[in-house]
Amino acid sequence: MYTRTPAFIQRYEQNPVLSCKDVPYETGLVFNAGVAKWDNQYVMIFRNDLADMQTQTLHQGHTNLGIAWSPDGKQWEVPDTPFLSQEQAREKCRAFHEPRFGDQEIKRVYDPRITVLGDAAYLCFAADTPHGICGGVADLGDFDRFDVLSLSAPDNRNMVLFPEKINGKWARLERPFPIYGRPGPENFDIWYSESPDGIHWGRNRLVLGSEEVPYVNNKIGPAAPPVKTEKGWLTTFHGVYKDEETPLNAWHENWFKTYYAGLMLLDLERPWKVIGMMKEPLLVPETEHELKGFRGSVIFPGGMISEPDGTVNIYYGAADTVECLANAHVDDLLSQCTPLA
Ligand code: BMA
Repeated sequence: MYTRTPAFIQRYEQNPVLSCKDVPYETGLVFNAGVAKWDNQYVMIFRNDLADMQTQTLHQGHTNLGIAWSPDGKQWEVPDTPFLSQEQAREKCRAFHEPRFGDQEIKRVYDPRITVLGDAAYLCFAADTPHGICGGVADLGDFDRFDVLSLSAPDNRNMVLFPEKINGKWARLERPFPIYGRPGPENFDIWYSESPDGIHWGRNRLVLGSEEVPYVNNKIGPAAPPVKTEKGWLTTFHGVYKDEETPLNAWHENWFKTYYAGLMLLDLERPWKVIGMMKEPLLVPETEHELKGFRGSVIFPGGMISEPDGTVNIYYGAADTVECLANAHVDDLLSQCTPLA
């Protein structure tokens, strides 16, 4: 178990960067946001859940996606209404999917990740259904629509789009959840897939197995969309360590999982090849915001922005309760990524 975040990464001193205090409509848990630069501003789309602290459960009918805008990536303003209400998200998915069980099928849309590709913005998201969890991609236009382009078969989620086409194809990282053939019930891995049009996805390749990450004994999954550097695609992922002996500080009584942020470097032309990986966690839950909340000891990155001065800002959900920010220099991040054994 790791207890220390390395010294080359600094947390924003005013964390959390966004919490329910900043949201002018019904809100509770504000976390797992996607972040991008758009039109000389920063834009964030975040998950907004309501939770019942007495029964330690989420209100099932209240997951919406909020939007926030910022001039500097630190001070955020949240408009008066959500970007996408739960009902709008369900309708948009239904319109695309024509699900067999109609309006009962899509339950909610969550964990948004923004990628700007060409001159449009896209959102990857997870959608819960009674027949499994699907991963989706939607066209956001100029942040004025949510047009679903694809919804996977279950179970898949944690999708992120690359910000450029790779060899002429759309590219994404994703995390299917295989229940057969892996050592444990939750040993999930990171995969790559490609598409000619953003609609039809295939040619899947395994990128990283959870057993290749030394601090993980459970699952891994893509986190923020990759950032291009001269050396390769730099990308975060989440990695989970499960200690069934030690309940962690959450509203749930039986919460045993620690979520770390991990870091890896993928080949520029063949991004399904891992060039290097940091062998220790990039971010370890340490602060009050990260250790205590709806699910304590959780760091779940969803946004990574590379600035012209070499600073890389990493946005992450903390304890499934608030949104936090940390930064490091791109050279320090790159030097941590050493070849897999
Ligand atoms: C994952 C997802 C995320 C969540 C994380 C930690 O399985 O449900 O939305 O942040 O667990 O609870």
